[in-house]
Amino acid sequence: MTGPAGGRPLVGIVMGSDSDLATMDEAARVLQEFGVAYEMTVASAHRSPARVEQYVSGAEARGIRVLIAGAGAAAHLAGVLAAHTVLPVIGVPLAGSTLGGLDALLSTAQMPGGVPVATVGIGGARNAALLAVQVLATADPALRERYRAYKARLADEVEEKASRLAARAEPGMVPPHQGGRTP
Ligand code: RP5
Repeated sequence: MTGPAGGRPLVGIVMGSDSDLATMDEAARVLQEFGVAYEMTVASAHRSPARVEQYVSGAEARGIRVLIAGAGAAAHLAGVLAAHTVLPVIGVPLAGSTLGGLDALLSTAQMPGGVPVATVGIGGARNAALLAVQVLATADPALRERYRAYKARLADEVEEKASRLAARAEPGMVPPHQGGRTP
């Protein structure tokens, strides 16, 4: 695990409701893959503002370095966390409302000047965790190398997909040039 001895969490994942868990679990899985210790809880900016404040006020002292906040509808969780802490906050707008997450995207991303929330795409819990890993990796060379290896695997997967497609040999299909560029 990356982090101080005893596996103290470095990332705090907060979500507005347990109905957000299926999506936010993707963030947890990424952190597990990278060996980053995390904690996870439910706290709602609207339904339990005192719990949000209590959670975030102790985060820094617990050793948390990055917060990930997932919420749907008129999502204010990430913004409220950011209002209460100097830790970086990554917001995950969640779908599920009648507006399919567009409401959450706008209310998470459109923060007033001075209080940033790094907002990923709708349902982007995986990217939120990857961004958290990148933030932590700025001060952790071993984690940075794991992230570099992950990027290399991504590129390898694209090469495999391109090779499989090239091997299809459909009538009229000309083999692609290296790098997919036209001459
Ligand atoms: C938001 O309202 C939550 O983050 C969730 O996405 C949405 C619906 O919550 P539940 O009614 O399912 O508890 O605050």
